[in-house]
Amino acid sequence: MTDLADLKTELLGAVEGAADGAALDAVRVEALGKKGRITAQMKTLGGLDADARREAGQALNALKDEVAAAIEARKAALEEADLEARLATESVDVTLPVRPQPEGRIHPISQTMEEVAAIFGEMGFTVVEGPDIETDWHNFTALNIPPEHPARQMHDTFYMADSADQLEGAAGKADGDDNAGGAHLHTGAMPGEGPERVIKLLRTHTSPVQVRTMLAQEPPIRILVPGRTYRCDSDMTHTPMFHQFEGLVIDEATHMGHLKGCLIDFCKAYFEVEDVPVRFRPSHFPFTEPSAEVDIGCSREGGELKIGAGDDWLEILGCGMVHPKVLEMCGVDPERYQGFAFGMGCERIAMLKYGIPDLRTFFDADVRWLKHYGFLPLDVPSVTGGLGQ
Ligand code: 2NM
Repeated sequence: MTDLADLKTELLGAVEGAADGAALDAVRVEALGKKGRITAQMKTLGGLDADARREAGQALNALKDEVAAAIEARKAALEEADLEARLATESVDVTLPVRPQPEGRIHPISQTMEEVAAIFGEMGFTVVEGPDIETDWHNFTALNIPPEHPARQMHDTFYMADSADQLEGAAGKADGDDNAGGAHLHTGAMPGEGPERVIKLLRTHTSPVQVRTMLAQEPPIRILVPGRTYRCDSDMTHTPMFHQFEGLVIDEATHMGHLKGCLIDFCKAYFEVEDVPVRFRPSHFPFTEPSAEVDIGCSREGGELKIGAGDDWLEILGCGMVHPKVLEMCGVDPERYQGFAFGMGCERIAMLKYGIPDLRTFFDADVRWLKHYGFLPLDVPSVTGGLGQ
């Protein structure tokens, strides 16, 4: 048994001397592995008589347990030392300056455009865009806006310089001229088809894009048209350029119920309130019949505007069933197809949702304002991921 005591001293010494995990594992194999020193001793037990075998067996088992325990203890000690060494070298210098953060912000108009497109996109609408410079036929005539309508007046619409000259000239001429009768040169014919000169202007709404779409494609049509629009107007609540969205749906059995459901769903999604009160108020537009304006419920208690509660109303959009005359002028058979359309101001709904009090600040290009009201570039709006903050 003295050689067992020597073996023990030798093995425990080797365990203590193991400098790392690999060396310790080698010691374990040497002592306890299949061909290890203790295992080899175990194999000799068979040659002993019963008493000696029991005694030697107990001693070997005790040695085996002791060596195994020593290996575990050494392993834990090595791991601890390892961790200590890493903590000492991998320290974080908390006094270092933070990484530069993105400074730029997404303008609330761009953000609102993306939000509205995400909502209608989910409903199956396709985004369509068109030119800012339009003909008066696409902007007015095709939309059933009559020649004498005040919107066509030069003090409401920006005409291109040469078109404005033509209008001035026509207005000055005596009756009998084809284009006489005030500042109107239009006849109702499509530009290029009739004898009249083409009048160009900055579109006063995005509806001419709906007109172009109806002329270019067969129903069913389901489009959302965002874009810049222009009116000769500038005061506290009007800017000469502003942004609009309009929508158009044309199909064989489209009715007012579809219009209501679609716009109520939009209001809920955009303002992120369930059961927002929505009111359809009869109204008038030349291009729709019947027409309505949509109000949402709000409260103005204590000067603070809250959407979705209270007993006040706030107008947010106009809508209606597309006038049969408009369908006809746009090459859509009104006997077969019906449709609804709507329009709203982007600045207005952005101000309501994000509590921006002054319209004109949208166009000041003030980086402090943008830092406050703008959005981080990675906050891309989606109906499921959140539309705004
Ligand atoms: C509105 C209100 C109601 C409208 C109509 C059309 C078209 F081209 F289909 F006739 N586009 N948009 C429309 C209808 C716009 O804005 C307040």
